[in-house]
Amino acid sequence: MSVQQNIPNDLESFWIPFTPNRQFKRDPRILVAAKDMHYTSLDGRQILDGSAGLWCVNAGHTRKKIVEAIQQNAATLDFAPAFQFANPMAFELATRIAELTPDPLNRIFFTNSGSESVDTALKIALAYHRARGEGQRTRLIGRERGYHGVGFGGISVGGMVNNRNVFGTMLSGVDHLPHTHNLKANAFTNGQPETGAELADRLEDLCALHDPSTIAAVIVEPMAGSTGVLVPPKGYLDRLRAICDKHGILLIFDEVITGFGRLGTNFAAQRFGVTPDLMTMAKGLTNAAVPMGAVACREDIYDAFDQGADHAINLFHGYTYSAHPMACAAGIATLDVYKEEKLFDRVGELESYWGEQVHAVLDDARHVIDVRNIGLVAAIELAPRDGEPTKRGFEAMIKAFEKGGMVRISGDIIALSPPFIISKDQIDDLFKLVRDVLSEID
Ligand code: PXG
Repeated sequence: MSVQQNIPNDLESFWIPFTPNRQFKRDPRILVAAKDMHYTSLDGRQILDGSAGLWCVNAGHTRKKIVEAIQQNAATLDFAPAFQFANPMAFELATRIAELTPDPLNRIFFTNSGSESVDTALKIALAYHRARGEGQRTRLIGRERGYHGVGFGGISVGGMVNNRNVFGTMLSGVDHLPHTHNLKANAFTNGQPETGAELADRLEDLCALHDPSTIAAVIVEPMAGSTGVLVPPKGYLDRLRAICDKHGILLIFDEVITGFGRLGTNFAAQRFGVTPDLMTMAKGLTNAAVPMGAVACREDIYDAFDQGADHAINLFHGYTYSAHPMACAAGIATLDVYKEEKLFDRVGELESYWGEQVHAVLDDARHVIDVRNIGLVAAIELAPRDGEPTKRGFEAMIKAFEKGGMVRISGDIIALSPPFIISKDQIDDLFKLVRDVLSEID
């Protein structure tokens, strides 16, 4: 299909998510094709993908093996119910995921997105306590500057102010830990900050405040992505784990971004050596070729739901498209590509170059007040423009696109998280592009 045939004739009907629609429709940024490290824009330019789409195309775009798996499956089994029936690929994919998750998180529940995974994990946590006679555990603890998708559960435990305050009502019985971002102590850190583990102790304060026996679960991103790459201070996650254990609280890691190799290990849990009780995932699970998410649960959590009569349903939860055949096919092929090309190891190998170069090229760039990084992720935090917070970041994103690069922004923070197949030359190009952008915007 030629680029020409893809030109839309009407931009009005599509209400674009998380986007200033008026501005976009005046000056649209439309992508018509993608291959490996690049998008093709409507005007035929090659755009270097500095964000793996939305942190999800970990193996690079339109990978042959994944495309063929989807094509073949589309003609074989378009849909099979996952309630009371199943397709064989669902079992295969679940087994393959369980090989990657830390033990004992070997029971896999399928969803269609990160948001659904989060709400599923929160519901499993609540139902698990009830199943064990601890139904008083109804409180959920999130963290400031956490992003857990856009379902009511996810925004309730989430800590992104704009995602919450325009809606008013959300779940009650939710509280938040403080975030761990500390520019004063930790600016320009390569890897995990030394300072801040003690912030985990604020969970003890929340336990004291609410009575720990009322708390069902704590949910955190091991590395917060969307709010601008907040790398966990050394020892922080271990302390959260210890406090949760002490009080019988389930610990949920939201690994929607960090899962599938982004930090050089299967999951961030392995990178940081801390095993949660439940883990959410999505994005890289299918290389984003078909929407899919999942929740990995401890085996004994699953067992707690498997106590009824033979005909009794374990969990009253699921989606029409849970374990959709197309997504399962894409997921299996994706995990094959990761394995065959050792792409998670590749992240580990690239990490030191990535980390050194991002600081070498951008620490002293214009407007920059912090550069931080871990795995194949970096954030460049800009000083907000006086009286116009977020505008400088927005202009940086637009300018980067004009110059042939895709970057993500969170307010005045530029986030970089390319596909794992990026070359060192392309890393150089990406950082230089950002430096040039910053020299050109006010
Ligand atoms: N949890 C985490 C940690 C996420 O990062 C979700 C849940 C929700 O996933 P879905 O599939 O429902 O969108 C996410 C999503 C960005 C950006 O640029 C990040 C996400 C989505 C869109 C943009 O930072 N993360």
